[in-house]
Amino acid sequence: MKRYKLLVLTLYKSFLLLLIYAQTPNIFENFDFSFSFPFSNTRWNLHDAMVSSNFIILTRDIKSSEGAIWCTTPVPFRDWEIVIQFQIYGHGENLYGDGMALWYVKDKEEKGPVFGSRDNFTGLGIFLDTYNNYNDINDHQHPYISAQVNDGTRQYNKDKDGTDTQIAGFHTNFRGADKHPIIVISYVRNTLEVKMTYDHFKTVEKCFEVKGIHLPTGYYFGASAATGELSDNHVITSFRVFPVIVDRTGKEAEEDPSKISPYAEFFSPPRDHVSKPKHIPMTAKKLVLIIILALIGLAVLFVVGVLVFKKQEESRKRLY
Ligand SMILES: [Ca+2]
Repeated sequence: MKRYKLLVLTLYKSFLLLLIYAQTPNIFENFDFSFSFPFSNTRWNLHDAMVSSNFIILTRDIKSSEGAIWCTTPVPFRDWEIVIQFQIYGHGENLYGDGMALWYVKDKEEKGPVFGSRDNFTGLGIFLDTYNNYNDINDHQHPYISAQVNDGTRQYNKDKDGTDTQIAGFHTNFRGADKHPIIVISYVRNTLEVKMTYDHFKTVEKCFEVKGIHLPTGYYFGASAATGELSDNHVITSFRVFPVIVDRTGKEAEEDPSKISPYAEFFSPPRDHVSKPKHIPMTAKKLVLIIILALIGLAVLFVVGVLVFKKQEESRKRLY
């Protein structure tokens, strides 16, 4: 009996180990898509950005500045994890901006109003927003990380910090001269997960996880930043890319990943900001009802008026 119990226990432990192993994705760095010091990867193009001794400078701490860095090779793998070390800092104590964006998009190397890159983008944008454009209306604090999945039809609303199109958002204080945050963005089995560490992975802060995200292969990794009336230094120390090997079977395996149109099954519900009180226009039905009631009221007044007038006339006649 004792032997039997031991056998069952051993089999159970083996099964658990097998289960854990099966769920652990195989992950390794692909240096063709990564860059770090001494920045010798020629697959990445700089646009108004500069190479410093230790990092890529997207913008300096000066007004109306922008810069970007784009990988020129499309990503052939379906599941991936990217690990980016960056720094955002400047002279401003209370006022600074605007922030940085990390991209996995179809249209690379195009300038625009979304942290220095084009609006109506196609793919995924992760925004590291340092300036609260929505002022007191936002129900979250800044700095703020948010994500948007776009098929090219949606605009990023800068005045609302993108909260009306975000799939998720999270406040964490990644700005500061003494901070060297590392952001980990993983896209595995249609799930997007964003994490942040400030101490080289001794502790990891989970920002958000969103399931039901559909992104194709063949898009480009990139990063951009912009300053406006307010400014900051936006720099990237390293951008490391890890393809993730995932076993797929059946319909999932037969699907052509390059043909997927980017979309998110769920958007951030409900928006994590308090909307301004809306002026609700009167419906046509309500308006007709009010007019009918007003006419009835006038008719009643008219009838009462006529009756009173007649009574007064009769009492006058009796007097004569
Ligand atoms: Ca903003």
